[in-house]
Amino acid sequence: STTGSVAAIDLGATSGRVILGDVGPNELRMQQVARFPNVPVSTPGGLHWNIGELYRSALVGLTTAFRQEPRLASIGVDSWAVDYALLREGRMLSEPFHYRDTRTAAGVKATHAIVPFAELYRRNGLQFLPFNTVYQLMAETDSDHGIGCLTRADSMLLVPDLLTFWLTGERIAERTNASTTGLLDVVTGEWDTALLGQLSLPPALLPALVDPGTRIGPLLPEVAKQLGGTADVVAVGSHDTASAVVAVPMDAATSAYISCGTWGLVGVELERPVLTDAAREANFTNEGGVDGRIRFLHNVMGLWLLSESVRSWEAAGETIDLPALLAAAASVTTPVSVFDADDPRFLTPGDMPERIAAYCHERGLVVPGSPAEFVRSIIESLADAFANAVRTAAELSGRTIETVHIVGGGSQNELLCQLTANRVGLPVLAGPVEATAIGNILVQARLQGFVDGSLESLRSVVAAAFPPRRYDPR
Ligand code: ADP
Ligand code: LRH
Repeated sequence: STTGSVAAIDLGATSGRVILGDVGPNELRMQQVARFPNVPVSTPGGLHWNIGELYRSALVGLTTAFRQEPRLASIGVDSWAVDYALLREGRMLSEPFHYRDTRTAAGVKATHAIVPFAELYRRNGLQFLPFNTVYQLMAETDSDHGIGCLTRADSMLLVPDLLTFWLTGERIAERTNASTTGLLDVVTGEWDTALLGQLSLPPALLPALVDPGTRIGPLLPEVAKQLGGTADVVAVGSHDTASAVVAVPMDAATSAYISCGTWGLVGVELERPVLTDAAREANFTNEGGVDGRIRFLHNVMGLWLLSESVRSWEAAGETIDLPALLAAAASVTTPVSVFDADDPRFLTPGDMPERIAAYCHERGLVVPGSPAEFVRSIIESLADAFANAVRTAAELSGRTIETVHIVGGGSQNELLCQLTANRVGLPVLAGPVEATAIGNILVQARLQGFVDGSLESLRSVVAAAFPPRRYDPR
């Protein structure tokens, strides 16, 4: 193998980044060339992603990447799951809806009226989240909530596949992210055309499936000209969580992972799905991983609880410095309430401290007073939810867990890492922060021949380049 460079476009729900990776057999260096906030837009028509702005920012990042590394070998795109654009003859019909838009309730009802949830779970293996793509599409068919695009569309592209289409002109559906739609058969890994038929969703909408590590094609000439260089676009684990799990420096047989950013994705990596009644009742999901692995995990509400609280305080005129606020939360000595972080009332945008206070008040729990107390209560509640999900993942999969890895932006939160170690009673290994971009980069680098081997050897490259920080339970 030789050393070479690739670029990752990684769009999180909180921020997007473009990261350049130099990879060789025993080498992994990362350099952030762009970082931009991801701010959704609320209109009377609903809550949408500002996809044009995200694409523009990604292109600015790629321009910088080409300036620094004219011999860039390839580019890979990942983003949050489930959301999509509908297109007709290559033109986007409307801005992609944000998964926190509330129109999906009608889609859930319509779907379960035709295919009860237990049957859906047997077929797609997904935990119930009201925004799974299948429910969003069914909401688009509802006469009160639909916007009529579905009947006019000739294709649907998930967000990373949309960017790949804009970069290359190729229409594909990358498999790890397709596994979050609810329309993929969890056993065969193919589109469930029978399910589409039952739901009267047109199968022609869905592009051909592609595995991570597949070359898609070169940049369109006009895009290459704009960026000042050309490269291939490669399918990576385009679901950000799939890429993150690639870069967890773990021994998968004895570890649980928490991919902790906007969401906290807590689970284990398996060879085969777990589709038992117990897994369904615990609301555990079986998402598709890189190299055919299964990501058996539960969505915990995550640092959204914190970021949305900060947004409320800032809107009220306070100036918030996150490290200082976290330090103040760590110093709180009075007991704080632990609430159910997964309560559905916390899903939508809005005043988060008010909703947390209402939850505590309803149950006769102590209502936090200051921002520091709110934050302490949030972090304790997240740690509690993480510990419960780790225990449930172990029980349902029959694994004995010895170590818990935390990756993503939340791995920088020392209080969260320590409280998680305390509540789960196992060592927590924190980092890398940019696991998703690293996983994206390594899957490209493997295709290019800059690094070789299994996920296990990719993970040892990560462990060497980014030694995790250890928190022992106290
Ligand atoms: P996403 O990929 O979903 O956009 P990230 O993985 O980037 O999210 O994580 C974002 C979160 O990381 C923020 O909401 C914040 O809580 C946390 N975070 C970012 N920087 C720091 C820091 N310096 N210390 C502690 N937490 C941090
Ligand atoms: C994390 C994530 C998660 C999904 C959610 C919609 O960014 O991709 O895995 O459940 O966003």
